Amino acid sequence: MAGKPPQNDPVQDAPQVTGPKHAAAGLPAVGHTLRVAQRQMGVRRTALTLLRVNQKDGFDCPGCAWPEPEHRHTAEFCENGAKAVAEEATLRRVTPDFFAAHPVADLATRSGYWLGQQGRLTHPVYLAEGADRYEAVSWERAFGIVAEELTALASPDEALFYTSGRTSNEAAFLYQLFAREFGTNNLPDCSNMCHESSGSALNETIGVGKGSVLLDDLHRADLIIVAGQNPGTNHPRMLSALEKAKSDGARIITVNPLPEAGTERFKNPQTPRGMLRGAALTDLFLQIRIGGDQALFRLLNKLILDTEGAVDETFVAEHTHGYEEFAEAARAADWDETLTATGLTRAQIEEALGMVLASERTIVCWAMGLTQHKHSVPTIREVVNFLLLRGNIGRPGAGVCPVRGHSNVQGDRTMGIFERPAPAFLDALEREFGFAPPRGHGHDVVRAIRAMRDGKAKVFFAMGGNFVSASPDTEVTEAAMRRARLTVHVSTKLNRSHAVTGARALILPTLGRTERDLQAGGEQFVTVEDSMGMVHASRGRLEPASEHLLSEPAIVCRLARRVLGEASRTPWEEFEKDYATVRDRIARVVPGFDDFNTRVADPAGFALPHAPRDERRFPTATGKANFTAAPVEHPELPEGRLLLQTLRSHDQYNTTIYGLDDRYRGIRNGRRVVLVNPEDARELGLADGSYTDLVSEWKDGVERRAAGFRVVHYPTARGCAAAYYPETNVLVPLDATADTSNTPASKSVVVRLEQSATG
Ligand SMILES: Nc1nc2c(c(=O)[nH]1)N[C@H]1C(S)=C(S)[C@@H](COP(=O)(O)OP(=O)(O)OC[C@H]3O[C@@H](n4cnc5c(=O)[nH]c(N)nc54)[C@H](O)[C@@H]3O)O[C@H]1N2
Ligand SMILES: Nc1nc2c(c(=O)[nH]1)N[C@H]1C(S)=C(S)[C@@H](COP(=O)(O)OP(=O)(O)OC[C@H]3O[C@@H](n4cnc5c(=O)[nH]c(N)nc54)[C@H](O)[C@@H]3O)O[C@H]1N2
Ligand SMILES: [Mo]
Repeated sequence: MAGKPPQNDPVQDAPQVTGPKHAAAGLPAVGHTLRVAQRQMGVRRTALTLLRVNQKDGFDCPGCAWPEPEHRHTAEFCENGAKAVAEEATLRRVTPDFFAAHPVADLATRSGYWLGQQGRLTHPVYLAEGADRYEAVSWERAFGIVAEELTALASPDEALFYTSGRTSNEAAFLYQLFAREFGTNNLPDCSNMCHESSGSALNETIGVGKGSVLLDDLHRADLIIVAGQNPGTNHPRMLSALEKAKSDGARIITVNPLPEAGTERFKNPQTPRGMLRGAALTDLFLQIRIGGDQALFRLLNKLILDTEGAVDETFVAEHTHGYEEFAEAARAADWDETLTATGLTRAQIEEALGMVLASERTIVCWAMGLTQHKHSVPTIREVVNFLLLRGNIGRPGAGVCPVRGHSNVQGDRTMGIFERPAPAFLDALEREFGFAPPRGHGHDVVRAIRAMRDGKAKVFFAMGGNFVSASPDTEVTEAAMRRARLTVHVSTKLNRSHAVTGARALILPTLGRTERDLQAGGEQFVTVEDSMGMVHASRGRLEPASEHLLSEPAIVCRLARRVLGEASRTPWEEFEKDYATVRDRIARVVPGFDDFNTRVADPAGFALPHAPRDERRFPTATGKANFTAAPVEHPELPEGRLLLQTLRSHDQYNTTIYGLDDRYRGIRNGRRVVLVNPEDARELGLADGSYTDLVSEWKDGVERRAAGFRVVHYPTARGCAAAYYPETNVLVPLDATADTSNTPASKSVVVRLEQSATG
């Protein structure tokens, strides 16, 4: 068992290629939605469930973190939200019989797609040391096993408590409280692999690690720059906001190595006109080379500085710090270097500048295309410089808009899921709960993997997610997990992390967003925070997938009582009965949540305060918004190599694979494909339809290989390639991370393509 991840099913994985589409959504999306949902849920349940998504008395869509508009359509969801819901509300079940028939060694040979297709987990199950398969176990016994292993540790810092971003505010708050009462800040989360670079850059420059715009700002902007993001697939409801902004006169610049259908043209399925013709969204497409964004924004900044009257001098003088040093660095920006780094033409950059100067209100939106590179933090800081120069932070229609991924990833961080908590947060916990929280920094995702690899962490507990598939360097990560004493997953569905275990393992099945949550104190709801800092309630309506499920808050409360015992003065039992009592505590610990229970009764929810947005106040070390002047970097590409980005297809939610098509990119029935520019392919002798291995090159000299990818000639930027995550995570070296944020650089992997032995 070297821990090799399985290939996708070779019979099913036979890609057919028709080439990229130029519009997203429209009628095919509606039909597709209903087919996928009915396959999992049947006709009646599909209708009942989908009508509840993102409604004021319904549940928050578990798809993405895009906010709900003030005036909601009856169907305020998108194709991919519907797939996320169908995946959870499926009628298929994984029972103890399933585990009896499938030893762990068998599960380890299955693709992630197959595992997910088996359905919802129904019982807690346990893999005893030396056993070959999971068996049903009582909740009592399960908590006893976790308590045994946790209390046997030499130090609480030998335990890791991972969180994926679907966890509600209430569950997240309880979970971090439990971890800290237990004695560790080891709270790695999916954010470490996601928007950590945004948080790092924004905290330092504007003093708040979150976006500064609300949905209405988007509608009011003159210019929206969408950089490093594929909203047609990953945030489909954002397309409606872009369409609305455009109809009010906004212009849109898209910065991306790939032409993505969604940003080209959007056929709004909620309007008749949209269904027929759709709206062109992008006014200017900058097909940038991977990793060229910092150079692009630096040059734009120089050009702004060189233009008489273009800088908002009043704003700069009153609200910013570090301008002189930044301006000196920006003035030195070089055209030739920028053209090389970006692959753009002078005319394109001048056209962009014209649009920037014509705009009074500019917003920059971004996602993983900016956050997952070695120089991501300085890249995002350069975006902030760009906005500060023209006073585009802290007024309507302008600002920074990092578009978050998981539906509550931002809320989890607000609730204290963070390995480096601020002292003020710990002080508040200490005051409220009367214990001394640990003060040292804990492990993020990459450090957690190293700690397990090196035998320094022995219990791995996951609140959701699929750690082994989502993390970089799959073989290293899997070997690390196998060294653990105990691995525990609180999950809704089966995934690869259940097949790559420590000496002992538990799967604890939990309620999903869509399901009714009945506790001793009556029916409960939970709350979430969207990408724009709006907090609102989420209430499931469906019957739970099994009578044996516990909610995430209940799991944490029972575990805490079992592990901490008399030592804890926290009223865990009361918290489990009535989540309103948890919200009362959140209100006293987390700034911005005063009167939480009262305010969350408003179905529209409420906005968390954001000092830069609300009052142009910048709570940074200098008390001002900070300009920064990092040297410009861009990836170096040796001869004959390509820069590979690992990204999402249209039929997946992170490691959950819904199907084998990527409709907008014209790829069907297969995921092991690599998109290569036809010119590069010709130079490298790679015929369209031939098979190749991807071999990653990193300074440690270790060979990382992903075998058997079909070459697809595709109009990506020169020198750049693209292939799907998580199949390619095996290529991302554990140590290849972003400076400062430590986020895996999964969008810039240097690869060579070698003729495949397996094709
Ligand atoms: N349906 C669906 N929805 C999702 C998810 C999902 O898997 N499926 N995942 C959720 C999560 S957790 C997240 S974080 C978000 C992710 O949302 P995205 O960030 O949109 O997801 P990716 O597929 O990683 O796409 C990255 C985009 O950045 C571009 N890009 C890559 N490198 C560069 C670069 O160097 N510069 C620029 N300018 N562009 C670049 C790519 O071509 C691609 O368009 O989506 C969330 N929503
Ligand atoms: N190469 C590469 N790697 C990446 C990325 C990339 O772009 N390229 N993107 C990174 C990003 S942005 C992210 S956010 C991470 C994602 O990392 P994770 O969040 O760890 O992964 P997911 O695939 O979203 O987790 C899916 C699993 O969550 C469980 N689940 C679903 N809903 C619930 C629920 O309500 N409760 C509980 N307890 N469990 C639930 C199910 O069992 C499901 O199998 O991956 C990162 N990894
Ligand atoms: Mo993410």
